[in-house]
Amino acid sequence: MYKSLRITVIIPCLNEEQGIEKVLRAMPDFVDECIVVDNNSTDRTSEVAASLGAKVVREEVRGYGRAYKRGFADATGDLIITLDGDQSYPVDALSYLIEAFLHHEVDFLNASRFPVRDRRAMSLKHKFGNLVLSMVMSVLFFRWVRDSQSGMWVFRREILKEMKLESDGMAFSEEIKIEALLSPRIRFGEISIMYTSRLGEIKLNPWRDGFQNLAFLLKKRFLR
Ligand SMILES: Nc1nc2c(ncn2[C@@H]2O[C@H](COP(=O)(O)OP(=O)(O)O)[C@@H](O)[C@H]2O)c(=O)[nH]1
Ligand SMILES: [Mg+2]
Repeated sequence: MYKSLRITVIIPCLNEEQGIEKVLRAMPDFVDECIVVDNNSTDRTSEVAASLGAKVVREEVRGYGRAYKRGFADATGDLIITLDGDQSYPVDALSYLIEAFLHHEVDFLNASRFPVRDRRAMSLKHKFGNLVLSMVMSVLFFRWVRDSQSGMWVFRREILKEMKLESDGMAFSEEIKIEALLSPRIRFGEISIMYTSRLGEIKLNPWRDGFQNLAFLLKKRFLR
């Protein structure tokens, strides 16, 4: 519990045995429930997560978005906080994020990775791709969002019923923000966090996922 709010952390993991250990060991005590969603990892992700007290949920169908939707269905907290299992997002900043969430009186808080302070954390290509995707999303949905691809969010679980979440893949990250922006009942905010280099292998395929995410933005804006 944090200030009488029940806290659920959800972490999608595909072969993150190294990262998930570090992430779970650093998890603050006030987190009530930690759900790791595993899509048939071929390494020891599930075993490591379970041994460190996480609730491991298995999803048969691969995909980042698919994993989140599975995790949301199991969550019971008042607030849901998300992050990657690769140790790139700051687990030790959870209380700072919740404080910002409460202080700004929002329902959905996006943790922006920019400006990136750790030079090894993100290549120039990824920075450029992220900037393009965020600018396109901001123009299409009339709201400045600096990091449309961030995987760290804090939101009230109850707003999920206001959202129509369809993407099973990496575009899920932008979709949940768009759904938050579009709903008049959801107040959206964004603050900057420290982003560092990941452990283990990256699952994102920059060109394929970059173009798919761009196409998804257009589809979401014009074909919904
Ligand atoms: N369960 C599950 N997790 C995934 C899948 N694809 C990626 N992830 C996880 O989602 C997070 C984001 O992927 P990552 O490779 O770090 O992409 P990036 O942070 O955008 O560069 C990581 O924790 C991955 O392990 C998937 O198909 N299933
Ligand atoms: Mg990552």
